[in-house]
Amino acid sequence: MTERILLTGAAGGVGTLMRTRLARPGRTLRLLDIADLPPAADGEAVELVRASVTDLDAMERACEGVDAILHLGGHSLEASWKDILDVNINGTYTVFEAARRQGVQRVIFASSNHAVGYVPRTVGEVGDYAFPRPDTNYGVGKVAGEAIGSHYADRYGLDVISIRIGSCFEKPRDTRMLSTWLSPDDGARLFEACLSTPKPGYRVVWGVSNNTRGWFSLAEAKAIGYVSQDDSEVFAAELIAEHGEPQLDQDPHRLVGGAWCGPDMDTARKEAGR
Ligand code: 15L
Repeated sequence: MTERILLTGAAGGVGTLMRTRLARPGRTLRLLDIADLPPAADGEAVELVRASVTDLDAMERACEGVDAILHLGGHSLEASWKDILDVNINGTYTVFEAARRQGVQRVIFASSNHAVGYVPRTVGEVGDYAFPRPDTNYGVGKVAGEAIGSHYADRYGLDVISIRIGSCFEKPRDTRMLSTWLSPDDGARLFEACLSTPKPGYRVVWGVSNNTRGWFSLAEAKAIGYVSQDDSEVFAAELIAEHGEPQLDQDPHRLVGGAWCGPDMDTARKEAGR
């Protein structure tokens, strides 16, 4: 039987990195986005859907015949409160509600390190279930998404895993990412673990590689079968030569969210002008 997985936000950064990496014999990826998606390559088992995660009817149709959802959709950077509320919070509610109505048993939610951005680095390793301390509207949206997932797991019995993703890019882009990097290949390994672990209930896991300079617990990710094979340390010399050695007791390295905790990300003051 064909396994069908719905990827929301499939045209975005992480969605694009996962499209080829999550392809498997006997699996169809249903790729959903409001933006253009590259057409199917020869022999690629994908279905393309143009829809918004905020449209419940469209999401219900997109969930038909689906075994699991990887919910990556929404704004991937800081945005106005209105946009976060509409797309990231209401959109995530809509994805879960469509899943419930269509009997999709498993939803993997792409949360973020910015759900706990104000956690100080000086406390040592950041635990899997570190209490929410969001650093932005975007971070608040991720906390809300985790709460919606927890609610749907407890009340409706869905299997839900929230992944607090660090920085998922081909390569770490600065010295902070030496700690927060999730290599795309490890990202795919983690998503596979989330898809295949039996009956997880509700879990929160860190989405990072096994970085030498890592800050985050990998206990819960390992418990569901994730085995990281990558380490950002191979990029350390090059990045430190360019940016200097990171000082962990100083901004922007002092807090998990890095520069997202700084004044440039103060959206409320920017919008109000005071
Ligand atoms: C995120 O959640 C963002 O989506 C991504 O663009 C990066 O900025 C990442 O966090 C990060 O903290 O590096």
